Amino acid sequence: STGQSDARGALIVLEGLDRSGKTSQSARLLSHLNGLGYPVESWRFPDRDTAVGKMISSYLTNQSQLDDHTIHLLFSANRWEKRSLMEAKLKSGTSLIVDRYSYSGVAFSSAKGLDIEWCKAPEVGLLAPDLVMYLNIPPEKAAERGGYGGERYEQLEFQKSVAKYYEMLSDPSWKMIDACLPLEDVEEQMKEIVLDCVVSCQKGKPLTHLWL
Ligand code: FDM
Repeated sequence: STGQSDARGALIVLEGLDRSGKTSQSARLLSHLNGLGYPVESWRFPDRDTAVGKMISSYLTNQSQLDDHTIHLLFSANRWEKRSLMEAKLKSGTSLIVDRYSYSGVAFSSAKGLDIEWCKAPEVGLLAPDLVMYLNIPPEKAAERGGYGGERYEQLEFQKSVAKYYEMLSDPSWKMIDACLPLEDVEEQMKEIVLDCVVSCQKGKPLTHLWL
């Protein structure tokens, strides 16, 4: 194969605790890749614009109460409802920079006490990221960054527990980024890693599925 017909966009996921800098870095990576002429979109989960996303948003802002299993499945359903569009975008050559994905789903629900394998099950069959970048920051430091916004999970003790589950989920392919560094340094590191990934997907690296 020349590889040309298998060229596709890259599925790039940013993970990390609340206030680790994922959202600012997503924006910077988006404009970087755009500037280089690569088709790219920035996505995030939860996607609060869908019907399921509205239920999630109401839960996160404490306007509704849901059983832990129920909200877990809604977060997963929110990824499933975007799955076919995600695949179409990637196959058409558009790269996606995704702020949170299944790893947030499993880490946050496991931190509440749900069984980790039970949490992973509904994620099986979703597209596997080509790259996971973990913005690593001690929970105490993240909490100092201008404080939390007051959503349901933005509490230090809970974030500490989430960090432990992220560690359990991580594998050697994850790129660990020191999120305590200045924004610009973090950005430089991430740009290089992302570009490598975009290039390898352009060369036709096959798409795979969770759970890896
Ligand atoms: N969150 C996010 C989950 O608990 N499960 C999930 O599957 C996802 C994607 O939702 F506290 C949590 C993580 C965070 C909250 O995320 C909202 P943003 O990034 O602050 O919107």
